[in-house]
Amino acid sequence: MKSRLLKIARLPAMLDEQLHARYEVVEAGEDGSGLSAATDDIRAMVANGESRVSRELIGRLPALQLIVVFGVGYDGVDVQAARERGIQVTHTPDVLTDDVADLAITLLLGIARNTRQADQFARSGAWANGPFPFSRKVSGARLGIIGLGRIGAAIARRAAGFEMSVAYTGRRPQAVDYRYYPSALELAAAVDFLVVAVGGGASTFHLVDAQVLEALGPEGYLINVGRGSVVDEAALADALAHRRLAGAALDVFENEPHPHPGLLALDNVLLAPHMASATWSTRRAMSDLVLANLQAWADGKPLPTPVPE
Ligand code: NAP
Ligand code: 8YV
Repeated sequence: MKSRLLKIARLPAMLDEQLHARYEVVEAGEDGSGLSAATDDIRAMVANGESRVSRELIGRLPALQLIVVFGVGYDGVDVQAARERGIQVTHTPDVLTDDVADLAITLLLGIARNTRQADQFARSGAWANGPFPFSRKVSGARLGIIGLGRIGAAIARRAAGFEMSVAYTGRRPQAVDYRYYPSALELAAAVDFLVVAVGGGASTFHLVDAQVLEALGPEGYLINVGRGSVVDEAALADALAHRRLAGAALDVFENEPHPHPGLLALDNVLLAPHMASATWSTRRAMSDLVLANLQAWADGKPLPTPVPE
Protein backbone atom coordinates (compact mmCIF):
# COMPACT_ATOMS: atom_id res chain seq x y z
CA MET A 1 0.00 0.00 0.00
CA LYS A 2 1.23 3.50 -0.87
CA SER A 3 1.97 5.80 2.04
CA ARG A 4 0.26 9.19 2.18
CA LEU A 5 2.10 12.42 1.39
CA LEU A 6 0.80 15.94 1.87
CA LYS A 7 1.35 18.38 -1.01
CA ILE A 8 0.78 22.08 -0.33
CA ALA A 9 2.41 23.53 -3.45
CA ARG A 10 1.87 23.79 -7.16
CA LEU A 11 4.57 21.58 -8.64
CA PRO A 12 5.68 20.82 -12.20
CA ALA A 13 3.77 18.00 -13.88
CA MET A 14 7.01 15.99 -14.15
CA LEU A 15 7.28 15.96 -10.33
CA ASP A 16 3.56 15.53 -9.70
CA GLU A 17 3.56 12.39 -11.84
CA GLN A 18 6.44 10.88 -9.89
CA LEU A 19 4.83 11.71 -6.56
CA HIS A 20 1.52 10.17 -7.60
CA ALA A 21 3.32 7.04 -8.79
CA ARG A 22 5.00 6.60 -5.40
CA TYR A 23 2.52 8.00 -2.87
CA GLU A 24 -1.12 8.58 -2.18
CA VAL A 25 -0.97 12.37 -2.52
CA VAL A 26 -3.20 14.47 -0.25
CA GLU A 27 -3.53 18.04 -1.54
CA ALA A 28 -4.15 21.27 0.37
CA GLY A 29 -3.63 25.01 -0.13
CA GLU A 30 -0.21 26.69 0.19
CA ASP A 31 -0.79 27.19 3.93
CA GLY A 32 -2.41 23.79 4.44
CA SER A 33 -5.90 25.29 4.18
CA GLY A 34 -8.61 22.94 3.03
CA LEU A 35 -6.87 19.94 4.57
CA SER A 36 -9.89 17.90 5.43
CA ALA A 37 -8.68 14.32 5.12
CA ALA A 38 -7.44 12.48 8.21
CA THR A 39 -3.86 13.52 8.88
CA ASP A 40 -2.73 10.96 11.46
CA ASP A 41 -0.70 8.87 9.00
CA ILE A 42 0.94 11.67 6.97
CA ARG A 43 4.69 11.38 7.52
CA ALA A 44 6.03 13.59 4.71
CA MET A 45 5.04 16.91 3.17
CA VAL A 46 6.11 18.71 -0.03
CA ALA A 47 5.99 22.52 -0.02
CA ASN A 48 7.55 25.24 -2.15
CA GLY A 49 9.09 28.69 -1.73
CA GLU A 50 5.66 30.28 -1.42
CA SER A 51 4.17 27.77 1.04
CA ARG A 52 3.40 28.61 4.64
CA VAL A 53 4.19 25.73 6.98
CA SER A 54 3.17 27.17 10.31
CA ARG A 55 3.51 25.78 13.82
CA GLU A 56 -0.25 25.28 13.73
CA LEU A 57 -0.11 23.20 10.53
CA ILE A 58 2.77 21.13 11.91
CA GLY A 59 0.70 20.58 15.04
CA ARG A 60 -2.11 19.09 12.95
CA LEU A 61 0.24 16.42 11.56
CA PRO A 62 1.20 14.20 14.52
CA ALA A 63 3.16 11.66 12.42
CA LEU A 64 5.09 14.21 10.30
CA GLN A 65 8.81 13.41 9.93
CA LEU A 66 9.90 15.30 6.81
CA ILE A 67 9.20 18.63 5.10
CA VAL A 68 10.62 18.85 1.56
CA VAL A 69 10.73 22.32 0.02
CA PHE A 70 10.74 22.60 -3.78
CA GLY A 71 12.91 25.74 -3.79
CA VAL A 72 15.94 27.08 -1.93
CA GLY A 73 14.10 29.67 0.19
CA TYR A 74 12.37 28.10 3.19
CA ASP A 75 11.35 31.27 5.02
CA GLY A 76 7.73 30.06 4.89
CA VAL A 77 8.55 27.04 7.06
CA ASP A 78 8.56 27.38 10.85
CA VAL A 79 11.85 25.48 11.11
CA GLN A 80 12.00 26.00 14.88
CA ALA A 81 8.60 24.31 15.32
CA ALA A 82 9.75 21.47 13.04
CA ARG A 83 13.01 20.99 14.99
CA GLU A 84 11.18 20.87 18.30
CA ARG A 85 9.32 17.84 16.92
CA GLY A 86 12.43 16.27 15.34
CA ILE A 87 11.00 16.86 11.85
CA GLN A 88 13.66 17.18 9.14
CA VAL A 89 13.47 19.98 6.53
CA THR A 90 15.12 19.90 3.10
CA HIS A 91 15.34 22.37 0.19
CA THR A 92 16.85 22.60 -3.33
CA PRO A 93 19.97 24.82 -3.20
CA ASP A 94 22.61 25.27 -5.96
CA VAL A 95 20.70 23.72 -8.87
CA LEU A 96 18.75 26.96 -9.43
CA THR A 97 21.54 29.47 -8.75
CA ASP A 98 22.48 30.04 -12.41
CA ASP A 99 18.91 30.65 -13.53
CA VAL A 100 18.15 33.14 -10.77
CA ALA A 101 21.39 35.04 -11.41
CA ASP A 102 20.63 35.03 -15.14
CA LEU A 103 17.19 36.52 -14.52
CA ALA A 104 18.63 39.17 -12.18
CA ILE A 105 20.90 40.32 -15.02
CA THR A 106 18.02 40.09 -17.51
CA LEU A 107 15.88 42.33 -15.31
CA LEU A 108 18.75 44.74 -14.71
CA LEU A 109 19.44 45.11 -18.42
CA GLY A 110 15.74 45.24 -19.25
CA ILE A 111 14.89 48.08 -16.88
CA ALA A 112 18.03 50.08 -17.71
CA ARG A 113 17.62 49.75 -21.49
CA ASN A 114 13.80 49.94 -21.49
CA THR A 115 13.45 46.71 -23.48
CA ARG A 116 9.73 46.40 -22.64
CA GLN A 117 9.01 49.81 -24.20
CA ALA A 118 11.47 49.20 -27.07
CA ASP A 119 9.60 46.06 -28.11
CA GLN A 120 6.30 47.94 -28.08
CA PHE A 121 7.90 50.85 -29.97
CA ALA A 122 9.16 48.56 -32.74
CA ARG A 123 5.84 46.67 -33.01
CA SER A 124 3.50 49.63 -32.91
CA GLY A 125 4.87 51.67 -35.79
CA ALA A 126 5.95 54.50 -33.47
CA TRP A 127 9.45 53.97 -34.85
CA ALA A 128 8.40 55.61 -38.15
CA ASN A 129 7.96 58.91 -36.29
CA GLY A 130 11.48 59.06 -34.90
CA PRO A 131 14.06 57.19 -32.84
CA PHE A 132 13.51 55.46 -29.48
CA PRO A 133 14.39 57.64 -26.43
CA PHE A 134 17.88 57.16 -24.95
CA SER A 135 18.29 54.80 -21.99
CA ARG A 136 20.79 54.06 -19.20
CA LYS A 137 24.19 52.47 -19.89
CA VAL A 138 24.89 49.35 -17.82
CA SER A 139 28.52 48.43 -18.61
CA GLY A 140 30.90 50.01 -16.10
CA ALA A 141 28.11 50.98 -13.65
CA ARG A 142 28.22 50.38 -9.88
CA LEU A 143 26.37 47.27 -8.67
CA GLY A 144 25.31 46.65 -5.06
CA ILE A 145 24.16 43.21 -3.90
CA ILE A 146 22.15 42.58 -0.75
CA GLY A 147 23.00 38.99 0.23
CA LEU A 148 26.21 37.70 -1.31
CA GLY A 149 25.27 34.03 -1.02
CA ARG A 150 25.11 31.41 -3.76
CA ILE A 151 22.86 33.56 -5.98
CA GLY A 152 24.37 36.93 -5.02
CA ALA A 153 27.88 35.65 -5.83
CA ALA A 154 26.69 34.28 -9.18
CA ILE A 155 25.23 37.72 -10.01
CA ALA A 156 28.55 39.33 -9.07
CA ARG A 157 30.43 36.96 -11.39
CA ARG A 158 28.10 37.84 -14.26
CA ALA A 159 28.49 41.57 -13.52
CA ALA A 160 32.25 41.22 -14.06
CA GLY A 161 31.45 40.56 -17.72
CA PHE A 162 29.88 44.01 -17.85
CA GLU A 163 32.89 45.57 -16.13
CA MET A 164 30.69 46.68 -13.27
CA SER A 165 32.20 47.42 -9.87
CA VAL A 166 30.62 45.20 -7.23
CA ALA A 167 29.84 45.97 -3.58
CA TYR A 168 27.64 44.07 -1.15
CA THR A 169 26.05 43.94 2.26
CA GLY A 170 25.32 41.02 4.55
CA ARG A 171 25.48 40.23 8.22
CA ARG A 172 29.26 40.05 8.05
CA PRO A 173 32.07 40.77 5.56
CA GLN A 174 33.34 37.85 3.49
CA ALA A 175 36.83 37.00 2.19
CA VAL A 176 36.13 38.44 -1.28
CA ASP A 177 37.51 41.33 -3.31
CA TYR A 178 34.18 43.18 -3.44
CA ARG A 179 33.69 46.16 -1.16
CA TYR A 180 31.59 45.48 1.95
CA TYR A 181 29.06 47.92 3.41
CA PRO A 182 27.61 47.11 6.84
CA SER A 183 24.08 48.24 5.95
CA ALA A 184 21.70 48.32 3.00
CA LEU A 185 21.45 52.09 3.49
CA GLU A 186 25.20 52.67 3.04
CA LEU A 187 25.31 50.26 0.11
CA ALA A 188 22.36 51.98 -1.63
CA ALA A 189 24.06 55.37 -1.37
CA ALA A 190 27.16 54.01 -3.11
CA VAL A 191 25.69 52.22 -6.17
CA ASP A 192 23.66 52.70 -9.37
CA PHE A 193 21.93 49.30 -9.37
CA LEU A 194 20.87 47.62 -6.11
CA VAL A 195 20.03 43.91 -6.38
CA VAL A 196 18.21 42.04 -3.63
CA ALA A 197 19.43 38.41 -3.50
CA VAL A 198 18.70 37.72 0.15
CA GLY A 199 15.98 35.42 1.51
CA GLY A 200 12.84 36.34 3.42
CA GLY A 201 11.92 36.07 7.08
CA ALA A 202 11.89 38.39 10.09
CA SER A 203 15.56 39.40 9.87
CA THR A 204 15.25 40.80 6.34
CA PHE A 205 11.68 42.17 6.49
CA HIS A 206 11.59 45.59 4.76
CA LEU A 207 15.38 45.79 4.74
CA VAL A 208 14.80 47.97 1.67
CA ASP A 209 12.57 50.70 3.06
CA ALA A 210 11.80 54.30 2.09
CA GLN A 211 15.16 55.49 3.48
CA VAL A 212 17.15 52.96 1.46
CA LEU A 213 15.24 53.91 -1.70
CA GLU A 214 15.92 57.58 -0.96
CA ALA A 215 19.63 56.77 -0.69
CA LEU A 216 19.56 54.90 -4.00
CA GLY A 217 18.11 58.09 -5.43
CA PRO A 218 16.56 59.39 -8.67
CA GLU A 219 19.33 57.88 -10.83
CA GLY A 220 19.19 54.53 -9.04
CA TYR A 221 17.53 51.21 -9.93
CA LEU A 222 16.25 48.40 -7.68
CA ILE A 223 16.15 44.76 -8.79
CA ASN A 224 14.57 42.09 -6.55
CA VAL A 225 15.03 38.35 -7.13
CA GLY A 226 15.17 37.50 -3.40
CA ARG A 227 11.85 37.71 -1.57
CA GLY A 228 9.04 40.23 -1.81
CA SER A 229 9.02 40.76 1.96
CA VAL A 230 12.51 42.32 1.82
CA VAL A 231 11.20 45.43 0.03
CA ASP A 232 8.58 47.86 1.33
CA GLU A 233 6.52 47.69 -1.86
CA ALA A 234 4.22 50.63 -1.00
CA ALA A 235 7.28 52.84 -0.39
CA LEU A 236 8.77 51.56 -3.65
CA ALA A 237 5.64 52.37 -5.67
CA ASP A 238 5.58 55.86 -4.16
CA ALA A 239 9.29 56.52 -4.90
CA LEU A 240 8.87 55.32 -8.49
CA ALA A 241 5.69 57.31 -9.11
CA HIS A 242 7.40 60.50 -7.94
CA ARG A 243 10.67 59.72 -9.77
CA ARG A 244 12.67 59.65 -6.56
CA LEU A 245 13.93 56.35 -8.00
CA ALA A 246 14.79 55.80 -11.69
CA GLY A 247 13.33 52.31 -11.99
CA ALA A 248 12.65 48.90 -10.48
CA ALA A 249 12.58 45.36 -11.87
CA LEU A 250 10.93 42.73 -9.69
CA ASP A 251 10.46 38.96 -9.82
CA VAL A 252 9.08 38.64 -6.28
CA PHE A 253 6.36 40.54 -4.42
CA GLU A 254 5.03 41.05 -0.93
CA ASN A 255 1.60 39.63 -1.74
CA GLU A 256 2.03 37.17 -4.61
CA PRO A 257 0.42 36.80 -7.08
CA HIS A 258 -0.68 40.42 -6.67
CA PRO A 259 2.00 43.07 -7.26
CA HIS A 260 1.24 46.33 -5.43
CA PRO A 261 -1.44 48.08 -7.56
CA GLY A 262 0.61 51.28 -7.51
CA LEU A 263 3.30 49.54 -9.57
CA LEU A 264 1.11 48.34 -12.40
CA ALA A 265 0.62 51.55 -14.38
CA LEU A 266 4.19 52.84 -14.04
CA ASP A 267 6.47 52.86 -17.07
CA ASN A 268 9.66 52.74 -14.97
CA VAL A 269 8.85 49.24 -13.70
CA LEU A 270 9.57 45.80 -15.16
CA LEU A 271 7.67 42.90 -13.61
CA ALA A 272 8.15 39.12 -13.75
CA PRO A 273 5.86 36.51 -12.16
CA HIS A 274 8.30 34.80 -9.74
CA MET A 275 9.85 32.78 -12.54
CA ALA A 276 13.59 33.16 -11.97
CA SER A 277 14.18 29.41 -11.55
CA ALA A 278 11.50 28.35 -14.02
CA THR A 279 13.48 26.82 -16.87
CA TRP A 280 12.91 23.24 -18.00
CA SER A 281 16.33 21.97 -16.97
CA THR A 282 16.37 23.66 -13.57
CA ARG A 283 12.83 22.63 -12.69
CA ARG A 284 13.84 19.07 -13.62
CA ALA A 285 16.91 19.30 -11.36
CA MET A 286 14.79 20.72 -8.51
CA SER A 287 12.25 17.91 -9.00
CA ASP A 288 15.02 15.29 -8.93
CA LEU A 289 16.35 16.77 -5.70
CA VAL A 290 12.91 16.63 -4.08
CA LEU A 291 12.61 12.96 -5.04
CA ALA A 292 16.16 12.22 -3.89
CA ASN A 293 15.42 13.70 -0.46
CA LEU A 294 12.19 11.72 -0.17
CA GLN A 295 13.95 8.50 -1.20
CA ALA A 296 16.87 9.00 1.19
CA TRP A 297 14.42 9.60 4.04
CA ALA A 298 12.43 6.47 3.12
CA ASP A 299 15.68 4.45 3.04
CA GLY A 300 16.85 5.88 6.36
CA LYS A 301 19.90 7.45 4.67
CA PRO A 302 21.37 10.95 5.21
CA LEU A 303 19.33 13.58 3.38
CA PRO A 304 21.11 15.11 0.33
CA THR A 305 20.13 18.73 1.00
CA PRO A 306 18.89 19.47 4.52
CA VAL A 307 18.43 23.15 5.40
CA PRO A 308 21.41 24.47 7.38
CA GLU A 309 21.44 24.21 11.19
P1 NAP B 1 22.22 31.79 0.44
O1 NAP B 1 23.38 31.17 -0.26
O2 NAP B 1 21.87 31.33 1.80
O3 NAP B 1 22.45 33.35 0.43
C1 NAP B 1 21.77 34.24 1.23
C2 NAP B 1 22.72 35.37 1.59
O4 NAP B 1 21.99 36.34 2.33
C3 NAP B 1 23.86 34.92 2.46
O5 NAP B 1 25.05 35.23 1.80
C4 NAP B 1 23.74 35.72 3.74
O6 NAP B 1 25.00 36.26 4.04
C5 NAP B 1 22.79 36.84 3.39
N1 NAP B 1 21.92 37.18 4.52
C6 NAP B 1 21.21 36.32 5.29
N2 NAP B 1 20.52 36.99 6.23
C7 NAP B 1 20.79 38.30 6.04
C8 NAP B 1 20.38 39.48 6.68
N3 NAP B 1 19.55 39.43 7.73
N4 NAP B 1 20.86 40.65 6.20
C9 NAP B 1 21.68 40.69 5.14
N5 NAP B 1 22.12 39.59 4.49
C10 NAP B 1 21.68 38.41 4.94
O7 NAP B 1 20.90 31.60 -0.42
P2 NAP B 1 20.76 31.60 -2.02
O8 NAP B 1 20.77 30.22 -2.52
O9 NAP B 1 21.71 32.60 -2.59
O10 NAP B 1 19.24 32.14 -2.14
C11 NAP B 1 18.93 33.41 -1.65
C12 NAP B 1 17.44 33.67 -1.73
O11 NAP B 1 17.04 33.88 -3.06
C13 NAP B 1 16.52 32.54 -1.26
O12 NAP B 1 16.42 32.47 0.15
C14 NAP B 1 15.22 32.89 -1.90
O13 NAP B 1 14.45 33.73 -1.07
C15 NAP B 1 15.63 33.67 -3.14
N6 NAP B 1 15.31 32.95 -4.37
C16 NAP B 1 14.41 33.49 -5.23
C17 NAP B 1 14.12 32.83 -6.41
C18 NAP B 1 13.16 33.41 -7.40
O14 NAP B 1 12.49 32.64 -8.07
N7 NAP B 1 13.09 34.71 -7.54
C19 NAP B 1 14.70 31.60 -6.69
C20 NAP B 1 15.60 31.09 -5.80
C21 NAP B 1 15.90 31.76 -4.63
P3 NAP B 1 25.48 36.45 5.54
O15 NAP B 1 25.25 35.13 6.22
O16 NAP B 1 26.89 36.85 5.42
O17 NAP B 1 24.62 37.55 6.09
C1 8YV C 1 10.67 28.83 -6.81
C2 8YV C 1 12.06 30.18 -5.09
O1 8YV C 1 9.99 29.58 -7.79
O2 8YV C 1 13.80 28.66 -4.67
C3 8YV C 1 13.10 29.58 -4.23
O3 8YV C 1 13.26 30.04 -3.09
O4 8YV C 1 11.45 31.13 -4.73
C4 8YV C 1 11.83 29.65 -6.46
O5 8YV C 1 12.89 28.93 -6.95
C5 8YV C 1 9.69 28.33 -5.84
O6 8YV C 1 10.17 27.74 -4.69
C6 8YV C 1 8.75 27.34 -6.53
O7 8YV C 1 7.53 27.75 -6.30
